[in-house]
Amino acid sequence: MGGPAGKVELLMPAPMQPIVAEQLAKQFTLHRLWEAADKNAYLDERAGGVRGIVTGTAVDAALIDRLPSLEIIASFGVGYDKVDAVHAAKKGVIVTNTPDVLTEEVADLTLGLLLATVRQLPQADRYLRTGRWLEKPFPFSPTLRGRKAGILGLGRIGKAVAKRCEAFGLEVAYHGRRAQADVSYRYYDNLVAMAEAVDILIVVIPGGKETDKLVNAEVLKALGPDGILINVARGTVVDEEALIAALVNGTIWSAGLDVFAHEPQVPAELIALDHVVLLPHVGSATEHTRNAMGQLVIDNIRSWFAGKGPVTAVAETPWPKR
Ligand code: 8YV
Repeated sequence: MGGPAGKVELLMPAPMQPIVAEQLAKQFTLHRLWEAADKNAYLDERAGGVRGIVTGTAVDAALIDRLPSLEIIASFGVGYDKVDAVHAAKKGVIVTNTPDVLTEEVADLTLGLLLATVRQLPQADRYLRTGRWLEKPFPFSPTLRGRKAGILGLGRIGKAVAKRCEAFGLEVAYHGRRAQADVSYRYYDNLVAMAEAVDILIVVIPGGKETDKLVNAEVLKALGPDGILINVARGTVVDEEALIAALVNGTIWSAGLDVFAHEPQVPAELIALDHVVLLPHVGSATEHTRNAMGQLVIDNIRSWFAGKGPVTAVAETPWPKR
């Protein structure tokens, strides 16, 4: 069963922002999988006609294989670790993400989270609200003064974070796969060595197999007792158990986390630590930026089916094809 004759068919596995579905439904036949009572039967009926997936959730090899006419997967978010882009590439399916439009927003949030963690802003707010200021002043917090920040992953967001760190007077270093010619920050080819040299570690590297648990017990030990870990990338990049142990034992001082290994589940051990700052994955979550990301998903789909290629293809499925 397909859509009206001539209309390209798209599959949306789970709900996304209303504007994405509303805009796409004007031009395409949009199959809203989550609304189906029997998803398997629904997919079986439509599998042959689906030429595009529009998604903010996982797309695995099995789903790609199930759709023989699939041409493009337009993924919402700059990180696309939940989309099997390697398998898509093998099948000649293009994958797109939403880079650039969220860079400044996520970098703003990163610095906000860093400041909140160092200066204990949520704790100070809680202190006032619970009337404790009436008894005595809020205790002094640690400081950002004289600190060094190490950025794990100096990509687009990493660079925007580095620029803001500089503006706050922090010395900046970075670690990634290779040194970058166009930056003056000190490069470390070894993450443990960088963690030794800095006291703030900011994680902005993509998730996925290659970076799984990159920030482990050894890295946290190297960061040291004044150390602060900020993670706005993916929870998978940090060994969460090792982090909890490091926080409980004072191996590092604190952490500001916007992402977790099993979202939206957050370990009770982290929630129990009052000096740690925890956010519900809100890095890009403003109306302005989420709309821009949604628009880029739409633009990728429209451009592809207008025969103009994708706007922002990911590295695994380069465009123009190599
Ligand atoms: C996404 C994100 O909005 O862009 C990313 O990689 O983590 C967020 O900005 C999120 O994946 C949407 O659920």
